[in-house]
Amino acid sequence: MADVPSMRELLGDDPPQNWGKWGDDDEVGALNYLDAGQVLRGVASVRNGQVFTLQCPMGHPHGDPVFPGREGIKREMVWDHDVFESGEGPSFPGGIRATDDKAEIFLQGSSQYDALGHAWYDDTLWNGRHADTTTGGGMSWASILPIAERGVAGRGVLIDMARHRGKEWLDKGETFTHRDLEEAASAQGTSIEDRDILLVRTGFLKYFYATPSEEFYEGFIEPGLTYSRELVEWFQDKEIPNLVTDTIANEVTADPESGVLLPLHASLLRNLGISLAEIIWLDDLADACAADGRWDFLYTAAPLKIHEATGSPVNPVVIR
Ligand code: UVW
Repeated sequence: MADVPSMRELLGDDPPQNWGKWGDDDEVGALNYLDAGQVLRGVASVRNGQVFTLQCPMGHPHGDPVFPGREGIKREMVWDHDVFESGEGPSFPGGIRATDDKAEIFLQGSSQYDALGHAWYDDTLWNGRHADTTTGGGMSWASILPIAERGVAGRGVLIDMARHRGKEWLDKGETFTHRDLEEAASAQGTSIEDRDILLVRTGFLKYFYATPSEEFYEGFIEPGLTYSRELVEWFQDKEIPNLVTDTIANEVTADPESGVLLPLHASLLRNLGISLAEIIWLDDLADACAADGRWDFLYTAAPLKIHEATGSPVNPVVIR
């Protein structure tokens, strides 16, 4: 740890930044790129009406894929047949009965969107607000609510890095860059256009469900995009509004050269205002895209409207 530089040392004093670009009060960042024209561009990529829902099930018998320290959903029944039979349930006029249940969840413990204020360094988060806006029981700045109220819709493009590298899933800690994404896109016969919602498949969620938990979490390090200033500038220049991946944290967990944890959360989310969608199931969509060689589609998503929350479960819908 002693040799690991600070985030500021890694990213520099003058990193690419979009603060103020959409006004000082903006809490949705690069989603502002998704204007009506971009939504129509997404609609124009719909061809055969196939629909895909991209959420991983919550409460899967195998366990839920979560960042170490979090837990999957804990759900319990409140009303069931036995509750009524034992006389403990309510008695409704006419005799109707119903099930009811409740859950304890990490809001980032399943397929989810991060709030723009979710990750920061140097006591400052998205758009230059102080990190003390996260204290006092909730996020008074850049919570998930503004993103939930706005919604996400536009042209999505899927880059299947695992398929491109001829693997079922990428290895732990395997990295790739924006140049690799472009190369894979061109091998797929598609291109990553300005303002595309960028979906990247590593196969790592497939690995999660195929592997005992102890093995998956041993030496926890996910595959993913790896930090460079050039990569961050590429995201900024292409005006990418949203990065969507089938990994728990959207990037290789630790920068392989410096050891810094999650530098793209700092660079893309905090500095550029790019929305991050994580733990998103891309395998069925990828199979359909590979079958007809068409990798673009209409992507839509809306996290839940949870007041002052740091993130929210989501079930994105793709129509292609
Ligand atoms: C952390 O906050 C550690 O990760 P994520 O953004 O994946 O929720």
